Amino acid sequence: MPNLILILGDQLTTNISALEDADRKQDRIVMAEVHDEATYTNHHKKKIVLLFSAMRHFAQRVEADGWQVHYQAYHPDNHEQSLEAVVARQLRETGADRVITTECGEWRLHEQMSQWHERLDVPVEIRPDTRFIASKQEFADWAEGRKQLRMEFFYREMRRKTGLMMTSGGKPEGGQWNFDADNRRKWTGKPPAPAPFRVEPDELTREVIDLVEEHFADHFGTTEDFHFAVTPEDAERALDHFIDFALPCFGDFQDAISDDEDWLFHSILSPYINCGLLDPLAVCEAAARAWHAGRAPINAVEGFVRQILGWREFVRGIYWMNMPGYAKENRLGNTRALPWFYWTGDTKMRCMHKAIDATRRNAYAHHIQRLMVTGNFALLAGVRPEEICDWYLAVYADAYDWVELPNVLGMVMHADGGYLGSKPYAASGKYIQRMSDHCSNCHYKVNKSTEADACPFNALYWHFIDRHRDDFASNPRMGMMYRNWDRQKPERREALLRRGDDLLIDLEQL
Ligand code: FAD
Ligand code: DLZ
Repeated sequence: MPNLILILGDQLTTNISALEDADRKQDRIVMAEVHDEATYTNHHKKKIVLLFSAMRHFAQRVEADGWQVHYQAYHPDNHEQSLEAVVARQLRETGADRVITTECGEWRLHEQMSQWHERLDVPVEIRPDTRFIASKQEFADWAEGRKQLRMEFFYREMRRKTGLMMTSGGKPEGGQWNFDADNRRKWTGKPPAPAPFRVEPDELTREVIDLVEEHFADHFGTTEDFHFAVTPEDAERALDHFIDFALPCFGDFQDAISDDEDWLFHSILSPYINCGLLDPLAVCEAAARAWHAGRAPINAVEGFVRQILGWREFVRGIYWMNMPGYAKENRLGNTRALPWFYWTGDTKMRCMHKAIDATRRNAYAHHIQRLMVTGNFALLAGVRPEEICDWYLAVYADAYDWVELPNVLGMVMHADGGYLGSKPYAASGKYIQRMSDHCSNCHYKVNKSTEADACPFNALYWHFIDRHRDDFASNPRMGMMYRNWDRQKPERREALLRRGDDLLIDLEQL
């Protein structure tokens, strides 16, 4: 009897565990573009194009390699609108008596799939996703008994485990685990940022763009100027492009933000790593080789490797250890609705406008825009975690619940009470001024705090500090903020709080 092997839209590699020991003559690969996956959030149009096109290219490839493939292309009138319905029909049509798949990346679908064996009345084998460097169990073992989970310590374990950037004596290369202190330069246009890697859409991708325009017209973003890679070969070329042109400066300008440049020296590889077109460990190894060959400095390569070996693995571990309760956390008790300008970019705050507009055009914003601009604003404004999480899940080409949720709910919103990060990344307009050139082009004045044209981040920052005194005053990393706040004259504090109140009442007008 044949097995049905289900491959999901973010599992696009023949190294996926579901295909191990499969028989290409007998078993059947099932892939499906379905309404349920394409609409559980308001996915950016470019994310749908990326996934549908990459899925179609993958299916063509494995079919040409001799696999039997059932591929369902999207149509709103398809009878089967969920992955379960597609699998059920394939079981009926083929007489297969077993389903094999690799565990999925989201709790929502994981819950459904873990009931399939009963609902479909056949064994459903769900295999571990071996694309990650640490298994879920390894992370849980590492976390057990620790009072606080800190990325830095987990990252060191991953360096030891992989041997990446390690000496033969088991010490970190360069004598330090972390070169972050060197990675905080503002970018003033020099050296010029490289143009991002681009692939012109082929016929298959153009068909998908038309499909998305027709059936997903009300989704966020645009399909215009789609230039993501949709095959592993092109994703490899994107990696080479990053290593050749951006990696050498990745570290120096990792935290920089620019008024003119959307991508700066970032890799733009997360959409590919997350859907299977690139392997995370291979990406780190390629960066490490560049350092060994003297093609990039250690602060750049260590900083880059830490994002993948450290943060990416860490947030995944946190997600699976704490779901489903994690998604409901709201320890700061936020109640405010997400301002509508998150969907339109229609705000006079230059940094917010630029970050949201880039997001709309590119399905991409770099880490510091996500953390310190749109994230920081949501934190200071006290937006309901659920709403801001939904926004981040929708708008980026790399967004999947397992990686988005801990980054937004934990890192940005501190809604987990400091489980993921030791202090909130709250910052006033001064931070944005220090790291970007937005402020000189802004309607609001960053050096003012209480006037009508004052940068909203300033008063909102102090309002946040004041209203969360009980949450943070005893946090050793926040003590200085409270001392600074308490040192200000009472009239000044009152004026800042009044301005903060006014801003919060009228967020939509900013
Ligand atoms: P680079 O800056 O070049 O970094 C290299 C790689 O490191 C990335 O490709 C990514 O794989 C990994 N990485 C870096 N930071 C993180 C991190 N904090 N968590 C996990 N991986 C990381 N990343 C996602 O992949 N999907 C998301 O949905 C997502 N949502 C985020 C939401 C917020 C609020 C924040 C602050 C961060 C989020 N990130 C997310 C992490 C990070 O911003 C993106 O991975 C990064 O911007 C992707 O662009 P890049 O490939 O150019 O990354
Ligand atoms: C994100 C996405 C989209 C938009 N569409 C599909 C789809 O039609 N078929 C599919 O198999 N996967 C899709 N995906 C990715 C899934 O949502 C993803 O596999 C789960 O969220 C688990 O990470």
